[in-house]
Amino acid sequence: MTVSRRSFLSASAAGATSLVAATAVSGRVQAAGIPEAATMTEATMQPPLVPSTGVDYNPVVTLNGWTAPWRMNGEWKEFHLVAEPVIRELAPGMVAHLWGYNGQSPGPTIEAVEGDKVRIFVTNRLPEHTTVHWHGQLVPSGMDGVGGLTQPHIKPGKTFVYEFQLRKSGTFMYHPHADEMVQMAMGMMGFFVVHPKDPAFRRVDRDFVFLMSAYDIDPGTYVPRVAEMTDFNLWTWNTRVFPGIDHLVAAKGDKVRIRFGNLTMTNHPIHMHGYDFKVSCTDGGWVPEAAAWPEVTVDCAVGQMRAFDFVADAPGDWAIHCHKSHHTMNAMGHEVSNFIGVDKKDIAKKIKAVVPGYMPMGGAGMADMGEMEMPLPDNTLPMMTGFGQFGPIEMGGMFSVVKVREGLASGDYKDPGWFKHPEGQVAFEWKGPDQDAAAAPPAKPKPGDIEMDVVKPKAGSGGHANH
Ligand SMILES: [Cu+2]
Repeated sequence: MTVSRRSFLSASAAGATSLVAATAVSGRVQAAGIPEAATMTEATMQPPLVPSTGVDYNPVVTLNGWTAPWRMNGEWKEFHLVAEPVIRELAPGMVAHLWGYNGQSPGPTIEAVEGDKVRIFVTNRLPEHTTVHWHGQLVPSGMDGVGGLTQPHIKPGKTFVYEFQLRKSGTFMYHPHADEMVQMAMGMMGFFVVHPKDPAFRRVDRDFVFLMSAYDIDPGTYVPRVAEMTDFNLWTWNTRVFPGIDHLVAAKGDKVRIRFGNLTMTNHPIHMHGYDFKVSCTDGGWVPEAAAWPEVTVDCAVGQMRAFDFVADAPGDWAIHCHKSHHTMNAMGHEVSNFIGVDKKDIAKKIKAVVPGYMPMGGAGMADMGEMEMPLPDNTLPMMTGFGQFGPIEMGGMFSVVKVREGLASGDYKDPGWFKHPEGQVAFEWKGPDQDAAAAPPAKPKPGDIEMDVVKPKAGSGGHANH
């Protein structure tokens, strides 16, 4: 059942051009007919993988990610996942040394169609054993991927094969079911979308997917602390944090679906501005249209998946974020004391005597942090960051922007820039009954009062070994 490289590539359609050259596994396994495992070196959003054969569907767009290419082998749709150490950029300025699949964390999104027979090769290039569980899929028990329970573990260097038929369409994910705490804290996960057999069923024009994961990475280090239970400091969508998370771009009038799953250790109430929407799908299946109620925030518990749909009829730049405000902050926001209302003038004078350049902050809140360029340790991110057209956005972590514009071509996901607000539709400063008589310019904000110890860790500290 050997399939040539050429037929594999031709079956993998449009998106294949954006893939970095596929890396071959060893010659021996190739001769045995394993499809090549494509790999991705960048954390940029790749164009959706439009199906070239079979049932037509509108492919999903993986924020800061990509879709796994496949090949047809008889009636089987074949994929190849490689579990391996990866380096993932969380946002410009910070990378993490993680474990993932095919060069990235999360791994590539798997897309297929209800009724498809899928054969998924999983090669283990990790230093320890692993398995893959197909979360939400209805599979034979022995294909369920629970190490020790339903199969022997996949030892380092080995390749296992999973074969099952996709019995229903919907929103699923994959992740290890072996040394789970470590392997998921290291970033091993991926999205799995099964499109309906009927191309018209619940069809949308734009379909975005992301998985939520959390990491505990000390400033100046690269490897997450895997024994952490609750106290994570980086809250990510597809292992990216604001301002590194792709914007969700839609044309006015598009039917839009946003799907997400939660593999962190706590729930995330996902809130979108500008619209109300309906939950259309969970990892258990489609919500009948008559049973869906309107929301503007949908909570996603640990191990759950949710998809919501809306018609993008209101142009604008609309925030979408987790509503736990400490989940829209980055690592440096962790364990900062609250000094609101504290007058630190005297103590600041004393500290300045020993630490020249010491800057008391936080006495009037922490907004100053958003616009300040503080010196940071190596490899971390400011707690509040990112700039919009009106100033600092003061966010981090699980935050992005839904950008709805008129006249975008279908399939155009390029960042259209900031929204050009119609005349008279932006909140403005009240300057008295006579708007022309401008009030005195506002006093220049002075630094507030946050106590921030910015200390470069000594080389070798932190105790985490790099790969
Ligand atoms: Cu959250």
